[in-house]
Amino acid sequence: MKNESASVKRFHLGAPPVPTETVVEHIPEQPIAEMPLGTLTREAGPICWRIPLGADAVVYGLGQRVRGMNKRGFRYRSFCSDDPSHTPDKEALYGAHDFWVVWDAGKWYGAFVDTPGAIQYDVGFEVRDRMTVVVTHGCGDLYYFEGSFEGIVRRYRQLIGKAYAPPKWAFGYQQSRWGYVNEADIRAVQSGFDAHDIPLDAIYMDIDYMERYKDFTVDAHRFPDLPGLAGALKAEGIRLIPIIDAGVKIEPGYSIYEEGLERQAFCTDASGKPFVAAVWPGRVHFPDFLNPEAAEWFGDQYAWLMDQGIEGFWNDMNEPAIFYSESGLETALEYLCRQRGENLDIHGFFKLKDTILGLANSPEDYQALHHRLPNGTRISHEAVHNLYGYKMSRAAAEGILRKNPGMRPFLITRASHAGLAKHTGIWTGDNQSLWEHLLLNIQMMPALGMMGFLYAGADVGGFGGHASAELMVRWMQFAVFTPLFRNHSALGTRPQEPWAFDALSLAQMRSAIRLRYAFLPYLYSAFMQSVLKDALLMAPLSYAYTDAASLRIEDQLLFGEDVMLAPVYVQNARGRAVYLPEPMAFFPMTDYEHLEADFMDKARILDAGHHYIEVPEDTIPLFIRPDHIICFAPPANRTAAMASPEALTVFGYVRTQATHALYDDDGVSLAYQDSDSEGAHHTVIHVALEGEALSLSVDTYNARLQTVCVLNIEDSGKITTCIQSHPRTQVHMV
Ligand code: MIG
Repeated sequence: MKNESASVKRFHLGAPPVPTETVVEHIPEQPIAEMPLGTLTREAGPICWRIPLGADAVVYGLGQRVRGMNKRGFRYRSFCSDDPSHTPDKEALYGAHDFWVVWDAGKWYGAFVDTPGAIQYDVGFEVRDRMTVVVTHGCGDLYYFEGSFEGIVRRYRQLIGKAYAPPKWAFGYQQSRWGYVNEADIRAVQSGFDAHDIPLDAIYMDIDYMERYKDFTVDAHRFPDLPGLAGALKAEGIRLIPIIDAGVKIEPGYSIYEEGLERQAFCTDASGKPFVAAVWPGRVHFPDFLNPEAAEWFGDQYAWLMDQGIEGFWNDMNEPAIFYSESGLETALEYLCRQRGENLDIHGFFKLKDTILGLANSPEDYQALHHRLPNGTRISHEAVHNLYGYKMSRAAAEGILRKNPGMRPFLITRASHAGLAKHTGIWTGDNQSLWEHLLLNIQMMPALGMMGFLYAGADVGGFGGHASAELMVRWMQFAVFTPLFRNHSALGTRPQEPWAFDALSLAQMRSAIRLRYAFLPYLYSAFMQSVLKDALLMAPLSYAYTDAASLRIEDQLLFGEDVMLAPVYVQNARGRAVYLPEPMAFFPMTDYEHLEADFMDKARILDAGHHYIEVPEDTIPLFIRPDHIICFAPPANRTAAMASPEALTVFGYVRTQATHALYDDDGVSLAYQDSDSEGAHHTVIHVALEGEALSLSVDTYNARLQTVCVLNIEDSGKITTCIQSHPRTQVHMV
């Protein structure tokens, strides 16, 4: 893609109570009066930015949100929220994601608000032709960008630092369920994958592994020998990934609790006493992650599990989610008691109901919760709410790094803020087994990548609710392309392991997962290059095409530089409409073993414009852009078994020539971060078509090209060519 640059301007809104530590580059400040777009005004505390939206303006970004890729037509709130019901009326989910890019009147501009507190957005909802952004606490910085879509994203991402990259094994398939409660359950998952010959790289442990939900403890009855289990799985190439929750159980004698008290590492109430809230374990204190000493102390605790063979973690409930606070519960119970014997009319009854329902995540509790800054002053949590999950997960990532220097930590988190994107990945929280949430997953991925959360994914199959076999299959077919590919589901829902349905869907899910592994060399390369080039891995079509239709397409994505995706997300559909901004090769893939046959027999060139494509239930539709090539390797049941692909099969749509630089590295170290990274390699594949002659050259460090299939548009029919090739050879074909 083009390498256009973008301009950036910084407007300082006011000093935040604590630095967000989001931006890694100093941009000189401009006076607020010089904001080139809309009007920026301070209204008492909040800052309000009113931006005109042209009739055809399209607004992308804002990260983890409900609704479509174009955010126009609704309002949103940045206030990290534990909300397990991702219905379209929800203004806030778990992330505080405040970067967006707008196409208006033939130009792109972008904006990023770096602030620790809430932001309210109205994107043409009250008034169709206006966007308003209200920065509640009126502090932080506002950045304004101009340039191309790609250039603006790159500039923003440069500003916040290189996106997090996990170790390579994290691109394998991962199995999770809230309900694997003991060693036998974990072993059963492993043998299920073995028995059904399905690739797997990680199994998750949810809250039940802990002793009474206490962080950094292991229930000795359920997991009598965690090091033994972790070691046995590791020997098979499978990682165990335990959950860590934000709240620390109040339990005399529990070392984390005792130490936290002693170090004054917990958040307090206004008077300075440790704040008592309740989550899973009942009463807890919240570690004060905004205090660097407390953060470091908590981050160091991860080593205890790492010493037992654990290599990765997921941080949960770190918005922070509060079931109730001690004081909130007390007030509520008092009120409830006073209602005994009352004649409750509609108002009385609703108030009674809301008294209970309003206990969780209440504004009063967030107001009452306090942090202690290094200089000793105490500040209310409310004004810095959006930093909490971020600082928890950064503390964890740094702790893991201290324990394992130079190695990439594996960490995903639920709550997040732009500042976290350089430290960890995210999963998108408690979605449901709904077709609508498969579409939401598709539409959310580009917005997460824009924020810098490239390593991201949804609970495949849906967390809440019961998944059908067809939903599982279609969701997996999409998740083949999401960097985090994790099947996770909630306690009490229908099991979601690939074999939990029927023989046909099992075969289809196995094919999808095996295709994911076959695609790994390409996917890993595309992911790492997106990190290194501050680019998007998954993007709206308008990232590359700005024709009117591309700007409006809501259910197709560009993947890397070579591929377009058009997933099926409708129940019972066996095809779908697809829009092509330019001619592309339609490649209906079913299974790695049939890939060549699928390509030779079924792939075809589609002209630019609107089409209807058949997509049977066993098929993943993929589009190759003109003069681009992609490649696959024989899948293995672990990513580690694929570390140096012996053979690659290349598919392409080549009109004149195509060049692809396939990136690879050691997959575990941070060496990729050095610009001339020793550990990194490129395999450069070049295919050229002159008349009927196809030439291929490969500059490779360890891959052997096996087969090349090329589609040619000139004849509109197919020219399919197979080439056997060896390293550093050039082959001409007639
Ligand atoms: O309130 O640990 O998003 O993935 O399985 C539920 C139990 C708490 C929420 C997480 C989900 C996890 C669940 N947790």
